[in-house]
Amino acid sequence: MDAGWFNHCLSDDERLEFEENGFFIVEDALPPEMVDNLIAVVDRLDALYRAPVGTQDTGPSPSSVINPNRPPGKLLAPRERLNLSDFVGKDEIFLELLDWHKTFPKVWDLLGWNIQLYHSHLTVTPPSLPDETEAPKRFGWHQDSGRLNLELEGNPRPRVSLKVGFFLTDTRTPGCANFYIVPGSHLKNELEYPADGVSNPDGTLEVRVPPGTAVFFDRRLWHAASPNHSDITRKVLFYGYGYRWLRPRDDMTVSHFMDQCDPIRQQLLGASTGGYGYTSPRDEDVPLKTWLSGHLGAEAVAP
Ligand SMILES: O=C(O)CCC(=O)C(=O)O
Repeated sequence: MDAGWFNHCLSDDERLEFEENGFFIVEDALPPEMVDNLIAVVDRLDALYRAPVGTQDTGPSPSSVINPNRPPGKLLAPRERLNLSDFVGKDEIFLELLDWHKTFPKVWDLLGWNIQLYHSHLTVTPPSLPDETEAPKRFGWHQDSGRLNLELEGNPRPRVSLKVGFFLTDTRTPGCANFYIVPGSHLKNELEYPADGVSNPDGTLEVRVPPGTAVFFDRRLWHAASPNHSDITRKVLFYGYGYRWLRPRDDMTVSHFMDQCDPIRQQLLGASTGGYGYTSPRDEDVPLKTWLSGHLGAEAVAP
């Protein structure tokens, strides 16, 4: 719990940008030494899942490899993309970003106090080898949260969650596995694609940001990963925050860290007095609410 949080609340411009475009960018969210420390841990984890260079370099990387469901013991090829979900419990350093002073206040300002981490995923995208024989293909455009986009009524459907992407490496140049978005598309249930079957939708934006940047985006914003044609391996940590009644997308393998966390971090990691505590929380279920009331006054905190 950090009184410095109040120096980094959501600005009016950020709120407007989020409402209208579905995203905003916070540069210098992480200092360089924190970025270095995070990269060291990401590299250590990546090495656990990846075969050493030269052993099975099979050429261009597939567009996306989600490896939590991969058979145990099957390593990624040196140029394959690692997309590791539920990473937050894999090292203490990742807990720091959960309530990071330059980002977390903006999360509660957007979603309110009844929130938790519902998903975390770490991506490492190594440079791919050029392959002239490969047919052009459209990126994997999607909104987050799977069947929620089919089963929840409304147009647009409700926001429900957002992600903060912490960019650890430089993605200021084009073609280095940049995060792609369609600004404003969070208000559309469907995305229109060009008739050629391979081009990306009109109005796409290749997000270009320096290391240490946090990119906030609404889960409804249509977005996609892209290939890495640069010589820099791209590394990003995604933290998904949602309402506490939303079922986590991950196994949330974090119980080993609970005792060392303060009550707000425990809330964010999914602690609750029981099932009702997620849908009709009492004060003991939501220490973030109590903390905000204590600092802002109960009348300033939404019921
Ligand atoms: O890695 C990327 O650039 C895209 C991430 C993504 O698709 C997601 O967070 O759902």
